Amino acid sequence: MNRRDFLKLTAAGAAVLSVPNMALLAGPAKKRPNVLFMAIDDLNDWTGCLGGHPDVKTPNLDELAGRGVLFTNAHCSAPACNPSRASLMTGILPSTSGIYHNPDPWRKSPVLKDAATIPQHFMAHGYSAVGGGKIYHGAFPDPPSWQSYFPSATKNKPDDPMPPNRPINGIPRTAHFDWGPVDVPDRDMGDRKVAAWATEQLNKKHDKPFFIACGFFRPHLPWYVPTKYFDMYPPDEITLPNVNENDLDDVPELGKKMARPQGDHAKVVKHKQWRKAVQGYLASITFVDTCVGRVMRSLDKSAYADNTIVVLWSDHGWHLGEKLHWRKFSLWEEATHNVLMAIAPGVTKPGQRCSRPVTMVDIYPTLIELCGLTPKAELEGKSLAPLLRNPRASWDRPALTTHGRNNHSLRGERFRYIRYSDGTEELYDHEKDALEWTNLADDPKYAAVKKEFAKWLPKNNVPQVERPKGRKR
Ligand SMILES: [Ca+2]
Ligand SMILES: [Ca+2]
Repeated sequence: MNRRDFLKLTAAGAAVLSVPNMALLAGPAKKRPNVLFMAIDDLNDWTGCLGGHPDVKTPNLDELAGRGVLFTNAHCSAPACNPSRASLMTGILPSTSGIYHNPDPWRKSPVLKDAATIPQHFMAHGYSAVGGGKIYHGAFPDPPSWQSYFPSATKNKPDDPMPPNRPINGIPRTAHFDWGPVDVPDRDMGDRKVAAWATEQLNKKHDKPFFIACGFFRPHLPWYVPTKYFDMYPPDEITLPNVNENDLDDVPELGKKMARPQGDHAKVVKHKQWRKAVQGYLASITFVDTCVGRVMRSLDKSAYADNTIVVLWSDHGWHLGEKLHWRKFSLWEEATHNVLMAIAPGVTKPGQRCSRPVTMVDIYPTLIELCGLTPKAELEGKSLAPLLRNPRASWDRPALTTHGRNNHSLRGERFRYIRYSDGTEELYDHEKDALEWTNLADDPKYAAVKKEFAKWLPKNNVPQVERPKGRKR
């Protein structure tokens, strides 16, 4: 039996079994916890609590992390919005679904066509499930996932104010790869409207337990946020990322192709925009941090403060010149490392940090366990609940990230192993080389390390799903 047949069988089995189970579970006997599910787009580890950048100001994220467990070694399943979010929301890896890139329509995957997403599974257990802002990638909202959506079932993002003269950075044909202040109050920003919507939901009287998903768009490009956030980061005082100009010399060709140093990086350097770009990203992070703070204060003041699980995640990391690369779309630490924190009343203790390598595909089984929903055998992650109880509990697996068919990275506690589709490799020792400058893959000393990682590479890598005609990458 191949994996797909297995999935079909288990899905059919679950459908048959879940009807009586659901009726039983949805009864009033047990009070289930609520879930506040918060997402931040394109946020790498540049937060105070993760220490990814010395200048960044994220008091609200730091405070939230301090209330529960901060995962310091969390990674995305895919370093791009759509495949990362499709995987997170369905619990299925890109290599199983064939959803590898942003234009891949995830409901067209034979494996995901009828998959119950996280909110659908919650609704099947008597929860209300509502969403606002960016949870799925913009092109592929999933109306069946929600009872209602803000701003609408097919639009996941309120419009943002734009500066009058674009681009601000002077890079020709730069599209949304642009940054600069907008002269508007915070309340005009789309993310602030999403935060206000979340506050409204938390202020309502809920007869059923709720699943509220609230997705923020910044620090996704373009980095247009109100002036006061730019003023917090004077460009002359900013710390630039520590970049080795020769870093790509020991990287295989397929890795160099992902980095594309002649693209964004060459333009940023030519137009003397590196400092301003870092300023724009930092300003956007601090702006979104205030939105997170508003939602958390609303939860704290609500009737649900003591019985609500909070999970906050970002969909992948971001390069700002490291490996002469910008944006996500790579398998290195900057692009795979993301933000994940969780507070579960009665389960987590404040101020805990967990360095086990975990991935976003682990969130679905975690929420199932924490809320007592029916387990789903086809999910490919592993519940983080044991780590929420004890962040030092044992953990058997590295974190898998996939970028395009059969290009994989595996992150352990100490090493990162990358294998591209042509068999070429990278290996980095984070104990000595946190910036991943020295590729050790060809050193025979590490043959056993590589072999151990290779056991965790997906055995099956399905073809990319077919895209609608005329849609570009
Ligand atoms: Ca993203
Ligand atoms: Ca290097």
